Amino acid sequence: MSDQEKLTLFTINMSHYSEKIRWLLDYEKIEYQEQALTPFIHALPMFIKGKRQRTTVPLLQHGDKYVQDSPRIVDWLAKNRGPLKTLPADIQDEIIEIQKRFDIIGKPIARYLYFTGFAYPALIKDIWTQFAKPWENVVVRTTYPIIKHLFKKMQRVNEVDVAKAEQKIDQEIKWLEQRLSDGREFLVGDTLTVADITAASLLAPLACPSEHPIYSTQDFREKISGSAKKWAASPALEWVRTMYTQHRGVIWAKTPRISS
Ligand SMILES: N[C@@H](CCC(=O)N[C@@H](CS)C(=O)NCC(=O)O)C(=O)O
Repeated sequence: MSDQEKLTLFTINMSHYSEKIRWLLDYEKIEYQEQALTPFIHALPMFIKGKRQRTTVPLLQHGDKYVQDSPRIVDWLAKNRGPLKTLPADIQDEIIEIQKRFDIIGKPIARYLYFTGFAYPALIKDIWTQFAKPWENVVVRTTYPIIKHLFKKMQRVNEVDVAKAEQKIDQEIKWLEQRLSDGREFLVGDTLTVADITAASLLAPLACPSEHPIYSTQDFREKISGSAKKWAASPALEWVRTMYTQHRGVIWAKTPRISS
């Protein structure tokens, strides 16, 4: 494979938007190397590579080019590694509509979970530094109070915005339940599509599927996702867990690379 064809996916371990693209690549059997970044240390390289005034992951590298933002990555993969079985042309518009809907609740979900999660600094630090190089580990742990302060400001982790996030999440969980109420397995059509992958991956931190190496841990379930218990037994989150059991496969079959 030429360097131009090789794909690298830049991620953060806890990121559900990263998981969306990781799942898509795994399911489509598109070869890639994952590169795991440490939160906050990720910001500058993502800002420079993405060239979109944003610092977010996931970001996909092909050759010396970069695509940032998960829906843009889906578009790029469809055009350059397609046709994708998860994006059949005849139902594409509906799939993209549902992708948009669940992309929107990713941030409210992160806001909602960090609000309670920040009460457990040791756990957050351990998760954030899972793939850290020694110097990154020191930086994140020693500057944690500053990082947390900045993060809370930037991601609007405060009582008012978290209350709004809770309403928004509840609304989307109800929408999903309504959609599934006719007993359908998939959100659109008869096979797994980008709509299912987006909805399931973005709701995964609330559903805590056993297949996910971070969201399935007892600490994550109790301390970070604990505040989401009221939705835990909902048919929507049950559906997320079923999607993971039946269609996710092994996460991190190939260990992510660490160097930047
Ligand atoms: N619209 C973006 C959202 C991505 C996003 O918010 N990613 C989070 C991780 S889940 C992130 O990178 N946060 C750190 C930052 O904003 O610098 C996408 O779909 O890729």
